[in-house]
Amino acid sequence: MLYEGDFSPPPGRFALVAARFNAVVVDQLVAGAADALKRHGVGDDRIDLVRVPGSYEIPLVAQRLGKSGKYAAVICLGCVIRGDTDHYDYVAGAAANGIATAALNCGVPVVFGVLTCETLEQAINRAGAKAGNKGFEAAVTAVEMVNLLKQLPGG
Ligand code: INI
Repeated sequence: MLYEGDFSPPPGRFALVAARFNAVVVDQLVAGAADALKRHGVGDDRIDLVRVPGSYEIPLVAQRLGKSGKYAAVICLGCVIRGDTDHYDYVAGAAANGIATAALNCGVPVVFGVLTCETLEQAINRAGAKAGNKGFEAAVTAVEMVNLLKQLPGG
């Protein structure tokens, strides 16, 4: 027996948790995620957007939303760009680890759509310019995971 999520229209509501930091990039990730959801049959009426100050704040809010029982999936969107100090490592590491922890704690897909880049140019390229839109990809992953979890035992 093979279990694999498909890309058919998923049930339920979807939450986007988006950082305001580097908003010029994150706004494009939000647009990409909403576009992907719409293309998979999830209209605006089933999408809630929650804004947080920075990527460091995403996990707490993602976990709260994931545990609420209101959402089929939570899509985390942010952009961390390396500066002159090691601050980047702490923010990016906390966001990645915290989002993974939130997913395990709440039992619904909590998808990692946080860019971790060396430069603003790299980030822009991954937010709809030259290298796709990671927000779009995160939302497609959420759709696949919701459809996979529907099939798996223990759901
Ligand atoms: N937050 C980001 O989302 N991206 C960044 O690049 C960033 N940098 O570089 O500092 C950033 N910092 C803010 C951080 O997420 C928290 O909001 C802040 O530390 C307060 O907890």
